[in-house]
Amino acid sequence: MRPMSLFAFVFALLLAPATHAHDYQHGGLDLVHPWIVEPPPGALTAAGYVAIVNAGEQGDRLLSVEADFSERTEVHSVTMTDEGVMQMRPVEGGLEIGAEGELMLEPGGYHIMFMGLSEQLKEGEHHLVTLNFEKAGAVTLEFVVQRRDSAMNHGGEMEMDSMAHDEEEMQ
Ligand SMILES: [Cu+2]
Repeated sequence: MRPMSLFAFVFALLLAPATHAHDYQHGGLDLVHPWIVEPPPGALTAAGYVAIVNAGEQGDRLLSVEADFSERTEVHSVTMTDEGVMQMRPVEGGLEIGAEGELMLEPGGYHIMFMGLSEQLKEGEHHLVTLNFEKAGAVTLEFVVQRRDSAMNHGGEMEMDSMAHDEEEMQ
């Protein structure tokens, strides 16, 4: 192998993970790997996740989320009832991101809920989603659609895999 092609090969290897682990900087916030779980065909809802890291000395707050491929977009918390049933509900008043803190939206916890999907979201696609922060303002990110099992390779906790996001549970 000539030196040049070896370089190209190594470079390609270095680039490969970057297509999945994309991140953004905005207003002192680091927005790491925004992604949406590929919903089953015909599903009307989908869940999205992103890790928000605040390196600044001032706290911020995620107020709302917007997307043009869903009728309604909400930020949900997940709690366990006394009966051991997972319950999701919209977060009131936004989610705090402490100074030098982080806010993880990840499977089994806080998530973005896209409700009333106007199109089928498919693995590998990128979709624009706008996050509105109290101080940092609005930032539009590309969320990549991934299968849950492929996302497992990114170190997420997957024990809540069976958590349903279907319409019945939304009532
Ligand atoms: Cu939800």
